[in-house]
Order: sequence, then structure tokens, then C-alpha cells
Amino acid sequence: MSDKRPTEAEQAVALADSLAEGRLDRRSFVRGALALGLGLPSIAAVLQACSGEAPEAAKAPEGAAATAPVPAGPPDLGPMEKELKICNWSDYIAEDTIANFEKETGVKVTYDTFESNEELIGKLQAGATGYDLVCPSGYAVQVLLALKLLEPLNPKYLPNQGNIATQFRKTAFDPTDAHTVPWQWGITGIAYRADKVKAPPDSWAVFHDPQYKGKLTMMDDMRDVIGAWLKFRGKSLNSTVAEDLAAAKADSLTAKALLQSFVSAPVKGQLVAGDVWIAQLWNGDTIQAKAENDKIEWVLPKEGGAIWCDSMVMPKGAPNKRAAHAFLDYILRPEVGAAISNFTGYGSPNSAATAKMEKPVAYPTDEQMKLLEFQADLAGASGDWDQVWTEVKAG
Ligand code: N2P
Repeated sequence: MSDKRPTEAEQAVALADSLAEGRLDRRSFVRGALALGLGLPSIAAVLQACSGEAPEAAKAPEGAAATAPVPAGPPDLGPMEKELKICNWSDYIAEDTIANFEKETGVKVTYDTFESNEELIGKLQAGATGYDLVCPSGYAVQVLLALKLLEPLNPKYLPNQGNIATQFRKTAFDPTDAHTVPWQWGITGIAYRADKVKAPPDSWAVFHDPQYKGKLTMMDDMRDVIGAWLKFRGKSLNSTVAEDLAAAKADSLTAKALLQSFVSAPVKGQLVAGDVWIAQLWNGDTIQAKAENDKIEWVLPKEGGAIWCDSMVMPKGAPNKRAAHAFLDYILRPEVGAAISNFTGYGSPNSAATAKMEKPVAYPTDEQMKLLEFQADLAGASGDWDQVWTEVKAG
């Protein structure tokens, strides 16, 4: 890993290389180049060299001087701060990601963890967390935006943004890419001990099977548990229909009578030890557990499940904005992004990072996508869901 940060000239060359190698589309190249302060004539020249002609977007207007002014972007950030405070899901970063960043920049990082989007949203709503970066799932980004709890990012400080794969740009939760840098994507399904179960599970119905009483867990996560039972009944995992929620509540309570507990990431240790045989779990965390016990397998139930992408965002009032951008651009480097996904077992939304991985997680095909659904903001119905979950937990 390099000891010094790239100069703007080096970043401009890297951008042009990404365009030439097809890792960056022309629009993103123009955006990145403008952010670096390149003039329109230079941008047009690079575009022309790469494709033989310049698109309208980069052509200097008729009669414009060779030194046409670059449109003003968001205001510059101040000098690099000395600290950075991050809150992320547990087991969701490579062991040396933070240490290498601290060594390279001299910035001291405080790293906290959370276990569900609802926990994170609650922390941010309570205020004064001092966090500079947090990592909600897509629907939770929408919730935080609606609550006006996020700050926009400044692309000038994110020259590696062009490494992000097209399917993770201009997403439903951040249509202008103004607030998010995607971190990892994954799928919620079922992890199981192949050496303990009678037959590999293929349905959420396994959490209703009395022969596994006490050996089952579902996640301590409202969206995942209620969402799974909605899928089980052929409904959208974002349903807000009262009868669907009533059925999901009944199914959750039937399951609860057989569960050892509602538990999320910490269930990995119980699967490894054999205290739990079948657990609702994300694919990447299952891969982490499998590294310790190769009898652990994972399946997407035939009724389908949730696909999600978690993104880094900057909470309102983040005290260390320059350092936050430096960290985001650092994780967007191909080798840093690849190291994170190698550890977590999740898919990287960074195409340059994916290209560097030996065993990248392939993005689902169109056929597989038919079984998967992205979680969406429940907006006005979130109170109904909260009520169902409270009753399930208390029941
Ligand atoms: C935690 C991974 C959580 C991802 N290790 C949930 N979106």
C-alpha cells in the first residue's frame, strides 16, 4: 500500500485510465474530472482520445473561450482533522482496514458497532453521537434522509467514486449519488449445520418444524423476521397491508415458540459450536462461520428473501468531514475494497475491487433476482410494523 496520497494530477491520470479501460462511464468521468478542476477543453480531449468523439455534455459551448469557467460544486472542506468516528455493523471490515488508514493518514479512528438498522436510526435520532460515518441499509438511508439526519458528500474528495459498479449508482435510496458510498451487498437466507439436520432446509417453514425446537434462531431484526414470513406467504417483504402483517405476526409467534432466541451476527459462534443448527442469517456472515466449521451451509429459501446494499453516509453535524471523505475514498481503492469483501464474505459494490478478488460473490442473475427483493422505506406504515414487532418480542 502506498504511503502518500495521490496528487490531483495523478488522480486525473487515474480517472482517464479508468475511462480508457472501461471501468468508468463517460458521465462519471466528466463528473470526476470537473470535481478535480479540469477545464472543459481538457475533458473533451480525453473523451475524444478514448472514443473518437466528444459527447455534448463535455463540448465547450459555441464561442466559449478556451478557459471556460468550471461550474461551482459544493464548498471545499477544511484541512484534514486528526480524528474520525465510525459506527458500522459488527464483523463487517477487514482486520487491517482501520490500522492501515490510521498509519497512512495519522488520523485516529474510533470504531463502534451496531446490530440492526433500527438500533442505528435510534442512536442518530437521539442526537449527539459524534459519528462521522455510519453504514445503514438502503431503506434506512431513506429513513435518515427523510428525518434530515444526513449531510451530502462532496465528490471533489472522492476521485475513486468511479470504481463503483453501475448497479450501485443512482440507486432508489440515493438517486443522485449525493449521500452514499456503497459498502457491501448481501442476501438474507438460512444458515444450517449440514451434519445435524435431517435434510437441507429449503423453506422458511423450517422455523415451524417442531423437530428442531431449541436449535433454531431467527435474527433480532424486525425487517428480516417479519419480511421472511411475508415472503413465506407469497407477499412483498415491504407489505404494509394489515392482513399480511397479521399473518406475519402469527407466523413469527409460531416460530418464536420453537426458537432458542432472536439473535443476529453473534449466532455465528453458536452455529460453529453446534448449539444452533438452523439460523436465519446473511450470506456473508455464514461464510465467516464456515471458515471455522465447514459443515455450515447457506440456502436462499424457495419463497425468496431480502437483498440489500449497506452504504456509508455522513450524519448531520459530523465533526470530521474531511477525514470522513478521506476514509471513503480510501475504501473505494480496489485493493482496500477487495480486502474488506475477502474478510466479510459479502459482495463488493466496487467493480475495481471485485476484479481483484479471487472468489468474488457474483451479483444475482435476472432469474435469481425474481426471488429477491430490496427492502424499502415503510414510511407511514413503520408504526404498524413496530407494533407487530413489539408484540412478537413480548409474546
Ligand atoms: C454484519 C453484516 C450485516 C449486514 N456482519 C446487514 N445488512
